[in-house]
Amino acid sequence: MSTDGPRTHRTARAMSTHSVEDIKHGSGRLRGTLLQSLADPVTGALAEADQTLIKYHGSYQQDDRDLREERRQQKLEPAHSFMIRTRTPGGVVTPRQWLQLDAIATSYAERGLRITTRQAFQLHGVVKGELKPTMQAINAALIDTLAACGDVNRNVAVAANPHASAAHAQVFAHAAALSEHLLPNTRAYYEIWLDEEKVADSGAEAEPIYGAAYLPRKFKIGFAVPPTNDVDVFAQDLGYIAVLDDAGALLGYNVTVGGGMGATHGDPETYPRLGDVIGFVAPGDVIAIGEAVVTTQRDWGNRAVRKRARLKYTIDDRGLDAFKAEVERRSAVTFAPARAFAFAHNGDRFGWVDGDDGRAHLTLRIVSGRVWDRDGEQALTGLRAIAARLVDTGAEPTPAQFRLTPNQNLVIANVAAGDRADVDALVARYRLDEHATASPLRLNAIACVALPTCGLAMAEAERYLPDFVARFDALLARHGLRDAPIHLRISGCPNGCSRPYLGEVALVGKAPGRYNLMLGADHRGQRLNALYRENIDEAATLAALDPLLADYAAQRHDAERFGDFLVRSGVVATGVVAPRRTLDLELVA
Ligand code: SRM
Ligand code: SF4
Repeated sequence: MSTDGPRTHRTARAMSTHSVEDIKHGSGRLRGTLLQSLADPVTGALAEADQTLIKYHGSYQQDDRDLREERRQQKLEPAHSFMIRTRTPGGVVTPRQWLQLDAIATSYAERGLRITTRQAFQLHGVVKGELKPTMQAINAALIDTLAACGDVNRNVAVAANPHASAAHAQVFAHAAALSEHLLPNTRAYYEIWLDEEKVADSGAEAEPIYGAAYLPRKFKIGFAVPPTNDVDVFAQDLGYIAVLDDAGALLGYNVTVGGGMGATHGDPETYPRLGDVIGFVAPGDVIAIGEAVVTTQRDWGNRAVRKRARLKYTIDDRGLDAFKAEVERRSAVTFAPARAFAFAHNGDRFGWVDGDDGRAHLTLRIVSGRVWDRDGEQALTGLRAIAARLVDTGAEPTPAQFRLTPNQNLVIANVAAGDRADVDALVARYRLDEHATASPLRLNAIACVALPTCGLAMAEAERYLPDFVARFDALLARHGLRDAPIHLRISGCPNGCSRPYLGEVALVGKAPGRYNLMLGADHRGQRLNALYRENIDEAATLAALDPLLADYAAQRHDAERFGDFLVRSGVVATGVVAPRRTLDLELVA
């Protein structure tokens, strides 16, 4: 494996903050010289500024880091290719769309389909010459990639595994409408990828929400439906927590602002932060509030220091009360006191769950969200067979859906009673039934992509997860804890794409084979963990966990979770719990 430093080739990232702001400003509404870059046959890369701009179109230029050193020695340019990310609010696609994405991944990408922690699909390894046909094929499947990356609102995350189907459908509709509302207006995407004719004013479209320089930084929204906090709503810049009445009807939402995970090692100016609950709004106010939060961040966010540009820092710099007042002013909505809510967990519920509408949902475990046929696994083939079985066959559209979860798993949703047996048979045939056999640790573990595609990875994550889980599981078994449902999260660097600071146990990459061991978050996504050991290897990690597990086995209370035990017993002090503060609002029952 290459140990080449993570940032050496990332010229776009190395550019100053002003450069990124200048590039956005001067891009002609995200066009830049992308067309020329794509047409340049001399290199597999894009011009520097276009590497920034293509993100807003849902793609990143990357290179295979496993090959970087070898190619450098051969005096070849890095093995450039592109990652493409979809905009799929709530991660919902039809069986037909699943089949189309599968075909696209098989034709153009190298590493199957990758389910992300924000319910998108990623395709890795698309070469420059095939970017356009790949984009066209994705759009032909009625899926787009616009604003999946970049300093704009990203894919909106929505609770994937509903306990109340009717309310979930409403919540999903609000999330999809907000996603649509916050799309950039530029036609650049359609001109560059879909050959839309250039109109006379091309390059100066009105962007009433974003303006010419878009947002200071990426922006993320999540909708949670208690008791499940699978979206980790307190990690979102803007969160909506659905409030249901006793009959399961949607009353409105508690709104959270200022969550975020990203940090830089050794830089106290950057930190993970849980969102604050700022009040309750009616369903009809979702869009007005969303737009007001986004435009306030657009105008108040720090455009001078990019690493301090996320909403969480804006709120800490300007004050929560001032921020809330500005959102109320811009939206003309007054927040009501937040309503009581209770999250039970932030994981997925595996296996079949009956909806309240007579249909059933089957959650399958997809390790690190990677769907491919490899090393004897047939996940891609198996899910293709299930999609083919559930796809529309005639005049009646199928209600069946494939829903990606924010824990990188997959729900085969809305399955009619008559289809269940066939789905079960295919699950068994293609060994997609890991949820029935795997340990709770393995079922709940999340890892970000990291090497070899992520340009920022300092250590392995996705590729390391199976090995680390096996060793951690063996340790648990030695302490009689095989069934302990511990939430493990691994990230290859402190950016926190697997939301590691909300893991009961987390490894955050520092260098090849070395991680910070973080401990003590809860299993509801309401408490951040804390640094326990810095920059240690696997042996030291397991050695650090060993006595803690022994104590946990001997001293835990009934049903006490590992993260809670570590805090109660004083092993880690993690003061930060959500909702950390609700201004002066009372939570009303
Ligand atoms: Fe992320 C950057 C992958 C969710 C925080 N993230 C990246 C890049 C694009 C690396 C880069 O900039 O060159 C990674 C591409 C790797 C690859 O090869 O595919 C990457 N992030 C991912 C995904 C695929 C991880 C996964 O394993 O599923 C997730 C895609 C989500 C999506 O569909 O949109 C992903 N990233 C997250 C999350 C979790 C979330 O959003 O719920 C976070 C933490 C929450 C947050 O944003 O605060 C996250 N990613 C970051 C950051 C740090 C941002 C910050 O505030 O400092 C970066 C680096 C950056 O933006 O400069 C980053
Ligand atoms: Fe890459 Fe993982 Fe770091 Fe995200 S957390 S930037 S995917 S190594």
